[in-house]
Amino acid sequence: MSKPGDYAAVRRDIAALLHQPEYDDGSAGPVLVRLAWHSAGTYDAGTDTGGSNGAGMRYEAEGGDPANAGLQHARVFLEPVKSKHSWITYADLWTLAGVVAIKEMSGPEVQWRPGRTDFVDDSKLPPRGRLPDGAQGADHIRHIFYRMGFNDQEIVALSGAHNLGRCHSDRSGFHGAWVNNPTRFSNTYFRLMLSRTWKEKKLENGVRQFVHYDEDADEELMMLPTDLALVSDPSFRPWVELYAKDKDRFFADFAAVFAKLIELGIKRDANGRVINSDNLKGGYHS
Ligand code: ZEM
Repeated sequence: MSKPGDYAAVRRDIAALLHQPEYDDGSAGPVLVRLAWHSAGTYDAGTDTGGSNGAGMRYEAEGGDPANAGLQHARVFLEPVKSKHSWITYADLWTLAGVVAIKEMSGPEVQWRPGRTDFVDDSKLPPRGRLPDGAQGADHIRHIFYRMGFNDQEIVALSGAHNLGRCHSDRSGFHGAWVNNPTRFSNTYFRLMLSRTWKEKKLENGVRQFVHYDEDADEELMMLPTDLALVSDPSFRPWVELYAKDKDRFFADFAAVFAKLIELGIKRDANGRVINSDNLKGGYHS
């Protein structure tokens, strides 16, 4: 047990658990980044519902959404950290874990602020179907991310997270990694997207993805239909080209947009202190 509010201690313990020799590519990092993203990515700006507050993936309604298949691994990795620092909320822990994982995998420092609540506000519960479907195209991506309040540049920057980790046949049905060093954050995803010839492949389970055999890695790398939509769409493409040639710009833009993602639905006062929904119900705004 650490002193309540000692986030530096929590960060150290998250960093220490990333090395997982028996798991995937040897790191818990990518799946922790995905946990942070899916915890926040249910947000709907129009109705101010969803988002990381409430840590809804602890419960079947959200945790059992097929879109969240596999994320129990991320939650299990974090359980010892939660036990040791029981004062931290799950909603803060999951978002902080994504931020620490990005940094530890040589990515940028993303601004993170505490204050998320685990209080489940029934009026804010997101329905299923708010997370993106990799089998679709540019219209679908815009529909999903505009709903959260992101623009085309931010969508492309966020998608650069696919430098990390892999697809698992038993989770999403897609298979393989985007880059050959999937535990090191970089702009390789954008460079490969533009420079390789991606061939459509139908997997045994009927799922359609794009592949390229990488000779250096002696491995087949992959792209989702949604990934390649970023190249074919005239408004997304210039950002792909920029991020492929300017790694520093990608890192800066990614850090800004990931920080925005994990703040969706979190209300703060002028001092950055959270105004939680209990206060709102108490008439703070009404
Ligand atoms: Zn992902 N993502 N994602 N993503 N994602 C997967 C894996 C990972 C989409 C998607 O369908 C998939 C963002 C956006 C989008 C990560 C981070 C972020 C997988 C594979 C799929 C199918 C899941 C599996 O089988 O385990 C789609 C359609 C997206 C938008 C168009 C954004 C935004 C992300 C963070 C900022 C990460 C890190 C992974 C790797 C997870 C792992 O376990 O290795």
